[in-house]
Amino acid sequence: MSKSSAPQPQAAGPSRAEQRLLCLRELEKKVLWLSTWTIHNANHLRANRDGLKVGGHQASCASLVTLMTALYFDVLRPEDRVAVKPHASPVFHAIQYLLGQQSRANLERFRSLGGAQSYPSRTKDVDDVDFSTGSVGLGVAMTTFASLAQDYVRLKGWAPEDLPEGRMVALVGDAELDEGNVYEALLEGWKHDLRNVWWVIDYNRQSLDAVITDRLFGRIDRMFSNLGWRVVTVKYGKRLQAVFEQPGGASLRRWIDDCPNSLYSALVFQGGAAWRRQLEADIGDEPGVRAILAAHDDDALAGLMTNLGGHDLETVLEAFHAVQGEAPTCFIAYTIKGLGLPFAGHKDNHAGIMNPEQMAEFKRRNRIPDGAEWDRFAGLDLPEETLQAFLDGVSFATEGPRCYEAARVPAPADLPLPRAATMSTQEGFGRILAELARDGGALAERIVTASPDVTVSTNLGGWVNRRGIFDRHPRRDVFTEQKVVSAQRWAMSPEGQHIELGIAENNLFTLLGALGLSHSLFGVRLLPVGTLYDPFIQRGLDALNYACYQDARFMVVATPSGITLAPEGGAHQSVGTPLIGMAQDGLASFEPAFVDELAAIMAWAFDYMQRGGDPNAAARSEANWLRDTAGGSVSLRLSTRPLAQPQRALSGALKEDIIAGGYWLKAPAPGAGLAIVYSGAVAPEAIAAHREILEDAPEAGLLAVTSADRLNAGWHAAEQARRSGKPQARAAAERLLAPLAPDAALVTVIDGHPAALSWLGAVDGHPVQALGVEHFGQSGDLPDLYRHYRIDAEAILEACAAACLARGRRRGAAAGGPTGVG
Ligand SMILES: Cc1ncc(C[n+]2csc(CCOP(=O)(O)OP(=O)(O)O)c2C)c(N)n1
Ligand SMILES: [Mg+2]
Repeated sequence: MSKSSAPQPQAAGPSRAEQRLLCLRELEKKVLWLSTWTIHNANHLRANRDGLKVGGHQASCASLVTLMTALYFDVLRPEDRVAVKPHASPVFHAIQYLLGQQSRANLERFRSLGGAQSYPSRTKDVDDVDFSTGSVGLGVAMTTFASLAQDYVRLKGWAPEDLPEGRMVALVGDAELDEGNVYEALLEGWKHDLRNVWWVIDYNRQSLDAVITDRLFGRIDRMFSNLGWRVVTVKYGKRLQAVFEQPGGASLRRWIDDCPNSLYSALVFQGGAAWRRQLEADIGDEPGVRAILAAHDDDALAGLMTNLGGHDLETVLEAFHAVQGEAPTCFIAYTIKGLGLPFAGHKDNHAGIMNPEQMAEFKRRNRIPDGAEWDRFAGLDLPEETLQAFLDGVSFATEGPRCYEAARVPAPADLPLPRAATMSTQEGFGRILAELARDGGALAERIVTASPDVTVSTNLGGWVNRRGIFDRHPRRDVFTEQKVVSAQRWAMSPEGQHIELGIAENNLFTLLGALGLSHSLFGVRLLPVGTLYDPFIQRGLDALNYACYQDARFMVVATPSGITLAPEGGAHQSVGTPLIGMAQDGLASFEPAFVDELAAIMAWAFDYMQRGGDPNAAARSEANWLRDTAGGSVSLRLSTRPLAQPQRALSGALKEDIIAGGYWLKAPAPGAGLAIVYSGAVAPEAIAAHREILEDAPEAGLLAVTSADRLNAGWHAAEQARRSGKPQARAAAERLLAPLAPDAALVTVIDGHPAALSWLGAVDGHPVQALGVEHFGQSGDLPDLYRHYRIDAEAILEACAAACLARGRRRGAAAGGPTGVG
């Protein structure tokens, strides 16, 4: 072959890696454009019918654009799960739109009914949200407990074979680190030898109100390393790094490192000329600095000084890809809130939205033609085919939505019923679980219990003795080995089925949320049961709400409750929890008095917790507030008060009534003028008062309310159904009250806020005397406390007498007779 005919060397095109970077840079621009435009469209271009600001957070979005572009289009794998910083929701939706998993119509309806949600939502969004976020800090902690849940199902060998282990990733606003629940989760994660978690901190040094204090961050960094986390700081972009190598670069670097957060933010906002003035004044005399400044015009200088690590794709990609292994990793990524937008760095930019003029300029800079605002590729420098081919190959999205289904665990119709003449519901609960633990079977296998340091005192001990404590590493029970006598045998191993937590109720509920989504996240059905003291529901309430909002499925057992825990004292008494049980969406709440009721409720609950299966079913079934097809979670308010147990066998119909929320313990005679209505541990007082009242009012009934929540929800559902054209709809509460005279009096009593039962008067217009607890805080024994708070038998009798007198007066008035008493 002659030399002249040899192939000429080709001009080298971009390497594969360079080509990827080029595509990512284009997509980064598009993600910023689309997220900004989505918010603009919602605020400026949609008809506004109510005069309310629609809102959205353009600056918070801009802060995360580079990091999320890198993660979603390059770093994440389908098995990874992400909690996105709540106010970066439009960035997430824009990315899913580019990946073909979100519709333009939904983006156009951002923040309107049925459109893309203001904060990513598992249940309300359609584009494969892994973890809902909104209440800051909770999504962050969720990743910790999701990782624990993943370990749990994988170590048991239950994970589907084709589903690799994933990383649980939180995109964290730096101000989220002010939330205490984040630290509760960090500590708990350390105890459980946390793995496969990434927290990517969007370190823009701004919160909602302000610029963050400078002294904070060295601390946070050290705290992560103290708890065994790998910390990766992503501070400077490539351009800054290159300048640092030049003469004067070291001075510039030192200046940046020493610069207070507020000044940096202010200079970002002011731009190139301000940077120049400040740098000249502060370090202009240091060798090399003036040359650096001279080499950059104002725009270039502003670009250089905002070239922080979290906005530099190459730097970010290198940082993510350099991380190997499963150690929990925190990336501190320096960013600028609002970068690329006119209010970048301004301390008041949190809720700032660009005005139409600013948007027009931004659009011009992005080279978006009119009418092409929603176009996936308009204004970009690479051909559409190249970008589409890149998107088609994005590994995170290759398998489409990643929401799994898991087979239901058959729940037996009946659970073992512990027998004893006298028992508390708390003891009954412990014995039912202990029996299940002993008998084995599919249900027992999939139950996983958890408690924040109240395992023994909520009667989970029997279950734990038989089923063991979960730990990634087998650990011996030294006390047992040393033959120290103890009722608790606490060996730990991957086979264990109880997760012991430190005292942090937030963690309990976040863990229940994660375990309760295992079917959807990891393809494995679990039946989580968590116990805590009833008053401390309030400590973890936001996390409970968060778990329900995500449609996680679990059973929470709150015990002991009310003032009935008596000598334990005021700080442990709960008053408002029955109302929480009624008001919490996604949670069916029960307060049984007797253990046979409890067993029926638990059997139903293990089935109810598994109903549905479609993540959007809950949303669609909102027309039926009882959610009986969609299912949900369950809470049980129990007590340590031993009660004489009724000797009876529950019929199927009675079990149904117990689940619907109530039944007549003593049926009223037709047309009766009085009924005593009770819930939970005050049953003996109601029974005693009822027995006594029969002498004067032999027709009076005694109504047991096992679930004020479901009775109430059923009533509302029936009202709703009738309004929407189903006149035959009838609620359990209506059926129960039907035998009473139209003007019959109800005396309600509960160890909790009286409003939990007093609404029953509104069902059929019956007047109510409502007894309950509105003040709290006394230690004492039951007779003293029930008297003090007036929920004893005597108080019930007094209320019955008052009710009957009032009824007599009303009747007298109606007949035109005297209205006085006697
Ligand atoms: C529990 C809770 N409290 C308050 C808020 C209101 N809020 C929304 S964002 C925010 C500050 C967020 O700052 P940061 O996490 O740093 O995100 P950035 O906007 O800087 O990106 C606050 C206080 C909230 N969403 N949740
Ligand atoms: Mg911030």
